[in-house]
Amino acid sequence: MTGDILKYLREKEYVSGEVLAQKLGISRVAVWKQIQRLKDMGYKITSDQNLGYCLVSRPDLLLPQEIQRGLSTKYIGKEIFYFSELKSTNIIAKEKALHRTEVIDEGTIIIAEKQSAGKGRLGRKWFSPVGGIWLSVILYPQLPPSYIPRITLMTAVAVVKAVKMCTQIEPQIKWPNDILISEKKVCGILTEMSAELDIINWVVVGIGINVNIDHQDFPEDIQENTISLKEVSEKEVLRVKLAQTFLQEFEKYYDKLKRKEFPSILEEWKLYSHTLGRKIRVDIGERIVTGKAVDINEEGALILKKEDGELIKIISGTIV
Ligand code: BT5
Repeated sequence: MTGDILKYLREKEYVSGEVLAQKLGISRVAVWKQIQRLKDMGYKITSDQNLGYCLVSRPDLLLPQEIQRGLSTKYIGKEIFYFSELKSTNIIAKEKALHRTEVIDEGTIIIAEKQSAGKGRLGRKWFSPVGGIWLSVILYPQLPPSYIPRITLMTAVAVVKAVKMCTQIEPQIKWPNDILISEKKVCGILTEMSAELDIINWVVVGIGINVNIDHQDFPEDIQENTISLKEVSEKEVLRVKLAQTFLQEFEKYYDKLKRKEFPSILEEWKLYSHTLGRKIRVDIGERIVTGKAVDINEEGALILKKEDGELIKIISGTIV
């Protein structure tokens, strides 16, 4: 209902309560209540006794009606669950994908202004204050589990493209899930899934982007290695626009992936790579391996050339 009222308020400078009531088939008191709800959300709406209601400004919030306005996707972000604060968008997304007590379509997203227990990989913490974009996408790809690394890589390309389109900044991708600007992390991706032996049941892709966060607000222990888009642009970045652009790019690349066009996505990934050609150390859980990152293969695995010339394939790990 608030979405409909906003639509009419955007069409004209002033709309009377009577017209709104007529158009929506509700009473004027009900219109007034909806206007109060919008004000509580942060919309600035003035009212003039003769002319009616006037929408003065909208809040800088990642509200579903703001993101969906002008969103050109077919299915990504068509359903949005919005929270001003929650523990972790991935946790809620996984609950929804797992229990399916309601119909959760592919492309449904969970988005929050703030996370109190944001998650990184392997139980690591993800700092998620107000000002970032913290979102998770629910997917049901008809693909084998071996495609998971490819989903992370294609998500990274979508983030880079969206950031580039909205800010002119070109970030780099550090295999497998980090997006960097000037060697510092601006975004992380957490891909979680449930699968049978040969088919994925569901995937939740969590994306965290440091958008309008001041550097001094990052916790001290991660300050040195973190950056936000606001810091680099030296001005606030429109989060709604960035979220929309990301969802559009994400759908484009995910559709490509489903059409088995990963090689072309990988070509783009390589253009933005921070990893290839470097001598690196990779923590693969049981040990750390050292070598030169020579390639990413058609499965999204990192190919490392060790000092003795041996080539090894790493499916998941952390560059240290
Ligand atoms: C990641 O893990 O980079 C995945 C981050 C995914 C976050 C999103 S937000 C939406 C969704 N919901 C969630 O709960 N999570 C996802 P990893 O590669 O393990 O990196 C984690 C490390 O990054 C931490 O140990 C810190 O060193 C660092 N870090 C934490 N918060 C950060 C931030 N805001 N910006 C940059 N680095 C950060």
